[in-house]
Amino acid sequence: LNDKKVTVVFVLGGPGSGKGTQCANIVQHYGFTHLSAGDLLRAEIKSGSENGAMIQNMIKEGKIVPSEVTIKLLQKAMLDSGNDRFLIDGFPRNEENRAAFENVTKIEPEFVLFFECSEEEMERRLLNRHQGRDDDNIDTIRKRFKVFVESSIPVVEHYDLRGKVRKIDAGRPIEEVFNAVKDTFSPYSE
Ligand code: UP5
Ligand code: MG
Repeated sequence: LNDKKVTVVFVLGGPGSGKGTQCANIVQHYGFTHLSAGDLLRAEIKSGSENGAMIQNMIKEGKIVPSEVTIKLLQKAMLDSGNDRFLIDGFPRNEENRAAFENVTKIEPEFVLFFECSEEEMERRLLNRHQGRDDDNIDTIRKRFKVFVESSIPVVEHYDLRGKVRKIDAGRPIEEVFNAVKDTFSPYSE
């Protein structure tokens, strides 16, 4: 993986801001592979891995899983995909995640897509999702919001200082958000 020129876009935004929804749209139009760190962690729980119980507890508490666990899953998924363009959704979530990923993979993101949305709207979306996620209850949602503000926003600020953040108003209908997303990806169309 290190020898190839790999293109990575980090997709960040609060819980329920629409990262997964928009990534599904992006992969249909551009040649990217979508890797949701949260989905990889949930698959790891289901697989019965020795880390499963630990991961499950952290997700239930809205806490950030240790970097080495998440990075290993991301690296494996990148290799397995055979692709060289990735949307990494929901990672890095704190400065430690960010620094560890850079150190281990030597990959810097091309840019960071940042979905901005009010907590009121995100809460409404999460409580209406009904997909059986352990963390879609009001107690865990509040914890996720707090971790997002305290730990994840600094990552966005790090990249903003380097001119890499493409901020999207994600409080609008899905199609309108996607129109704004498309503008940021037009240089990558095949
Ligand atoms: N919806 C989407 N867009 C809409 C729109 N424009 N208008 C109206 N409705 C819209 O969308 C959420 C819901 O809203 C859906 O029902 C959708 O139809 C609707 P979705 O696209 O799923 O939003 P998303 O931002 O992906 O929300 P998600 O809940 O996945 O975000 P989180 O960041 O909270 O979840 P994630 O899976 O990334 O992480 C979960 C947990 O895993 C974390 O809290 C943490 O404990 C752990 N984790 C780590 O520890 N490390 C990691 O690196 C990643 C995760
Ligand atoms: Mg998601």
